[in-house]
Amino acid sequence: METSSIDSLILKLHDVNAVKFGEYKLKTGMMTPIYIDLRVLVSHPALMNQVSSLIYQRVLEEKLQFDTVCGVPYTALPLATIICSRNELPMLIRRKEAKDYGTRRMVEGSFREGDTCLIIEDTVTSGTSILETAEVLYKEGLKVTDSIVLMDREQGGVDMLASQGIKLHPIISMFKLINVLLAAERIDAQTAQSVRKFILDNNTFSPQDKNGNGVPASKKPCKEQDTRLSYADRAALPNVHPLASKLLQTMEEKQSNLCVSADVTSSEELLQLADSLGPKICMLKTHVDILKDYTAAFSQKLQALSEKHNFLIFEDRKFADIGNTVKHQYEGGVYQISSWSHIVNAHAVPGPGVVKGLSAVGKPLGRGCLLIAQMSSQGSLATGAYTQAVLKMAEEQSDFVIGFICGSKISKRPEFIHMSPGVQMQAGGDGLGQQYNTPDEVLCNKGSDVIIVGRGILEAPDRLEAAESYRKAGWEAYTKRLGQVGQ
Ligand code: 5BU
Repeated sequence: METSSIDSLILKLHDVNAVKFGEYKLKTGMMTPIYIDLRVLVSHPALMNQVSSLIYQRVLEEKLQFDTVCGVPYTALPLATIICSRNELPMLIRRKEAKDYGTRRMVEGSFREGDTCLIIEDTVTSGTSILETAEVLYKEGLKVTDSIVLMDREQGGVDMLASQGIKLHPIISMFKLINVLLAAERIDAQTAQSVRKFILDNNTFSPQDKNGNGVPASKKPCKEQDTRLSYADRAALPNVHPLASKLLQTMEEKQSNLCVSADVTSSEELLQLADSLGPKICMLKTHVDILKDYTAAFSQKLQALSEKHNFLIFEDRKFADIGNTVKHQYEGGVYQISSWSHIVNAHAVPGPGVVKGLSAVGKPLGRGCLLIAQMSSQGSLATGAYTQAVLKMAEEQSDFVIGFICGSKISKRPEFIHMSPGVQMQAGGDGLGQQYNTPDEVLCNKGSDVIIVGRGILEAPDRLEAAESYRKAGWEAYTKRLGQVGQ
């Protein structure tokens, strides 16, 4: 789903007062700084159509299988009607009260026992209204596996419904809504922050286990609370390196802190990966020397894809020689890395000369370098005093060093970007020394900025789907970290 169409919808919803900021009382008596009222949609036919199209697009994207559709009464009822009418899908109507004459049916329309019904809803907070509708459908012998909601207040609905066997597919999340309205200057930073805090403080789904076992990662609080600025704020800092600024802006725009490590051995496959995963990532990491068929034409095609999808290229070359040698290795040889890779990395072992040598080539081209301050592999020697010395080296050459490869945030300077390899959905290892942490652990608890994922995506049955899961997990961990600041 295109971000721009979601962004424009959010602005229109704000225009028609479907999203309001202030002090509002919810049904439960709780006060909220944001109120969402999509009942007004019926007065705006173009918006009704736009919302209906987005919902149907999501049905197609998720390849949802169902026999019939039901909108939760009342707001989602006309939306379901438009979707079903336009796409010739059978629909059911759930009654709020059983009529006291005739058939006493709670569900109108024809269906067979065992049919699957897709539920459509306008807003979800705790998920109870979807569950209520599902329960009425269950009584009639229908099955419910999926539900699409336009607006997810991110207060526990997804988890509550998942615990009941219903997968909720939200189109607009509360954090997305806030980010778009903030970027468009419809709300100020303080309002955005108070809404984020409210959402995180008021999760309606309380999992059973007090120790947090079984609690979805997205709901566990972050340990690290020292990262006060958003990527967008950091992109605008006066001393930020232009390349770091571009990366941070891209991350904010694409809502992605995912760098895919494209560790494949064929140029064709790498280009295909870059083209298909491009929209999901802020950066693509290469090991150009593992390609069996590198050509200069390949690097040109890769550059074109980086422009097409707006991601940066990072050649994970790990330079580690004296300045004079790395200069040649960076600029020349078969690969001519400096001509196509926006970012490279270097070990600090040789001392500051390695950065000086790289900088002599890369700085005039507007390139940047990451210093390897820590490694993800077991038994790495890059720890303690070494890591601290790397930090110092970076500070001394911050006109070319834009950040670090590290497992956790090591510098308090918000201009530096922290990028972490060794990330998979499950913590563990690969038997050859690699150690994995989860996106939530790396971004939320360890305070890093970018997750680097290779085999977690490359070895998945559907690489695009896996990349989207990592993008989403990474973005949720980051927004959680932001929202928690100041508690
Ligand atoms: P993986 O498949 O997600 O384990 O791939 C990780 C990638 O990151 C791989 O290309 C490594 O060469 C790279 N890497 C790393 O794993 N750990 C490090 O400390 C550094 C790079 Br530096």
